[in-house]
Amino acid sequence: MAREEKKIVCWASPGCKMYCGLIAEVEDGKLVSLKPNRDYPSKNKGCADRLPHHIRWLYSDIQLRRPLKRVGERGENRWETISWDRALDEIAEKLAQLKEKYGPETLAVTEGTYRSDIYPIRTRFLNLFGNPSNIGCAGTICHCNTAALSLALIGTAQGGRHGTAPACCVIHGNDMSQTAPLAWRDLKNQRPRTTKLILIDPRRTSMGGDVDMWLRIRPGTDTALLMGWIRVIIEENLYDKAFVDEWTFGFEELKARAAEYTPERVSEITWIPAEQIVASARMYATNWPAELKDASSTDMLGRNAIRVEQARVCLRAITGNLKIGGGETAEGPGPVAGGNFAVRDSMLQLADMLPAEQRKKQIGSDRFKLMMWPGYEVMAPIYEETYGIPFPMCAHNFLSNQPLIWKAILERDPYPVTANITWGSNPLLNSGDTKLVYKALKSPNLELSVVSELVMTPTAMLADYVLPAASKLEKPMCETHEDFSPNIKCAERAVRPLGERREEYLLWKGLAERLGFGEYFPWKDEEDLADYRLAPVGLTFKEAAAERYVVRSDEPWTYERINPRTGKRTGFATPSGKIELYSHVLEALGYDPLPFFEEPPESPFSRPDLAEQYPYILITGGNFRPMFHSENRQLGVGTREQYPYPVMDIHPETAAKHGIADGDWVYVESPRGVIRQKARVADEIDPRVINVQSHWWFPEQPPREPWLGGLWASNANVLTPADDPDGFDPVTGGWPLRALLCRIRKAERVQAGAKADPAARADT
Ligand SMILES: Nc1nc2c(c(=O)[nH]1)N[C@H]1C(S)=C(S)[C@@H](COP(=O)(O)OP(=O)(O)OC[C@H]3O[C@@H](n4cnc5c(=O)[nH]c(N)nc54)[C@H](O)[C@@H]3O)O[C@H]1N2
Ligand SMILES: Nc1nc2c(c(=O)[nH]1)N[C@H]1C(S)=C(S)[C@@H](COP(=O)(O)OP(=O)(O)OC[C@H]3O[C@@H](n4cnc5c(=O)[nH]c(N)nc54)[C@H](O)[C@@H]3O)O[C@H]1N2
Ligand code: SF4
Ligand SMILES: [Mo]
Repeated sequence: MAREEKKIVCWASPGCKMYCGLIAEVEDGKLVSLKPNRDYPSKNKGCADRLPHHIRWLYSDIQLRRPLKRVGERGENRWETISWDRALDEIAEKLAQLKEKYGPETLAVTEGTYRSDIYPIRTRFLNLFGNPSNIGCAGTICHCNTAALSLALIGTAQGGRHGTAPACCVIHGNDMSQTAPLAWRDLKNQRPRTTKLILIDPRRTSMGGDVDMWLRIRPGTDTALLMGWIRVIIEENLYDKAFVDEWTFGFEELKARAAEYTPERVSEITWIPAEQIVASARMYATNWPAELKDASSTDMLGRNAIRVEQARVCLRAITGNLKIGGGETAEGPGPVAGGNFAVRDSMLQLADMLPAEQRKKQIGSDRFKLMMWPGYEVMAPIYEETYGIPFPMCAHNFLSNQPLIWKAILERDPYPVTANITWGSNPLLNSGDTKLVYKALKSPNLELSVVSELVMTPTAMLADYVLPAASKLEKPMCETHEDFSPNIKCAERAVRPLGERREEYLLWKGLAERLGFGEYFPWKDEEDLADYRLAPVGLTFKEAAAERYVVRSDEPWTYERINPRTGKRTGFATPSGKIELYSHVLEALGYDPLPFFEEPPESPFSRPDLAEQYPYILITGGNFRPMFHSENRQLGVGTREQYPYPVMDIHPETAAKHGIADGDWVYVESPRGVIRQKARVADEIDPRVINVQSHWWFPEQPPREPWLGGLWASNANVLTPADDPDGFDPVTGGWPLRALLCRIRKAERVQAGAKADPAARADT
């Protein structure tokens, strides 16, 4: 019997992005066990609630093994199995025809956040195809918008903390106990060195008992709170004057803007008592170093979303937490070894291959400028001048606008989008406004719809071709985290791809070869590509994956460091060379250069008329273990068995008003539609707020219309709006998934999937 041990990393499917180092025991090519790799540099060494299910998941019959081509209508679930060659031939031929007829901009790509380590390869493909990066991705509403803003304000998206634990940590709209449990464990273990913990969340969450202060904020008002903090900190002289003077730009302007946010006004807006606002500001500013974590919840606020992060950057800067030794020191993309860079993502992207006139066609770039070509054109020259490497446009900091792509398919405006490749994403569950996505994916205007997936999902059910991808257990990893980190992480694959599954590099390479630009994809497979990337630092993929694991920068590249290219201090890669409290980049793009609060467009204050019918504030998300977004919902793998139903959070007073008891099914309705989830009645949530879990579908229901795997019944995005760009964040185009309005009622006699159930169809 041939027995091997592979050094792997658990990340993304079937894992959860904690990057746990594991040893995979393989017998005769079959994965038989997974155990912690004690040598792995991160402290993350596996979990109890998901890891035990990985092997069952891998070998279960939910996995796709061969390419499928639709033979019936979209959604009929009639498929033929075809070879990869035939699939690639047909897809490439159709792409070539559509390109000829409508131009290369007719293609769109749909993605989830960080499900792959080869995003630069997708961008290389798009630039060579002539496509302006019409990429629709959750990154716009999850962390990548804040990364784009960091690039504008600090000139890097990297933060580092070396050695000591922060004295204070602000957990801002982030349920770490569920979504980053190992980081939460570390944070708790750091106490008492981390003397202060502050939680800003409309829900207390399970962490509430461990924090020093819980600020029960009204959803969507975070910028007001943070502007209030800035005012207190400046007024009370709690800021780092030396750092502000030397390394920031626009302090006086920020001070004047923040003066508008008195504790009393902020209290009215946020529903947090004024004394708590002042006390928490003092706690953050006087316990140095402090970490003010960013959070995807505020990224999902739509209008005003990016202003939350802008206020956070300003706070980190004025409190000296972005300086060396601070809670979140800003680092540049430093070289790895002996002054050499490995081949970074941005060096693979080939931005210059895209003809200049194509840039202007990127969907949404006329109004949402920061994460698209207009932002690139302002920021890239400064970045490249500072660091001597290309500005990343292959990462999720650079995206088109997902809802506008769905609209472009349906309305042929600004031009026809007729082809879509979805890889590593399930937009019928994760994208805002499920009905909009559904209409687009069913539209005859969409002449080619390809989905690369591990399993059959509602999105794949509507595709023309479904291509089976290799999961993270079946492919190697070489990840630079898309140029947001100075490190390169490498890991072996546990096993060869099952059936005919393929690593995704081969999808892009296969299409490029057939479309006439295969010479730009000379690498045989992902390991070969990784060898090429590591060669400048004198490593092979095998060495990096099995010995080094994480290839680090020699020393963190900070603003103080003498840049060998210029002989001067590097500074920050911004127009002023400093951290920009007043942003020249935002100004150049036509936006207010300073942070400010704007009332959410769908709130009891902005829409009192609507609030009469929909009196509660709706938040969606509530990610929880062992689920990871829309994954792991299948029965028989072990994860769904732990949590069979979707759960919504409701305060006991509110529940009583509606005759709802713990465990009852409840209809939650917004102006867009209605879903149902089971009530969890607890006083950990504000009585005026309802929280529903996102990404719920029921794979046990039939994989065809009208069920589409139970797509409609409990899916939070049936409730969210994405068809009106006026409600999006004007800077990044982020659509609103939180701080909306809803109403509730108890659901009587619900039978899952029944036609009479109002929450089970596309037309309700
Ligand atoms: N209402 C609401 N909507 C939300 C959110 C919310 O809080 N509320 N959260 C948002 C956030 S933060 C995010 S990040 C997104 C998540 O959105 P996504 O990241 O798109 O997550 P999923 O919807 O689970 O889709 C991922 C799919 O990729 C497949 N997959 C996994 N690994 C691979 C792979 O290696 N190759 C291929 N080809 N496929 C793979 C999985 O099987 C799964 O079907 O959702 C967003 N949507
Ligand atoms: N188990 C598991 N872990 C995950 C994921 C997963 O799907 N499952 N997804 C990963 C990904 S891609 C992401 S982005 C992260 C998401 O991780 P989190 O950010 O922790 O995600 P959520 O649980 O959706 O939201 C966190 C908190 O935000 C609060 N909140 C809602 N609206 C507001 C608001 O307006 N202001 C404030 N201050 N708080 C608000 C909610 O009450 C909730 O407690 O988790 C990652 N880790
Ligand atoms: S699923 Fe478990 S083992 Fe895998 S990355 Fe997440 S915490 Fe680590
Ligand atoms: Mo996310």
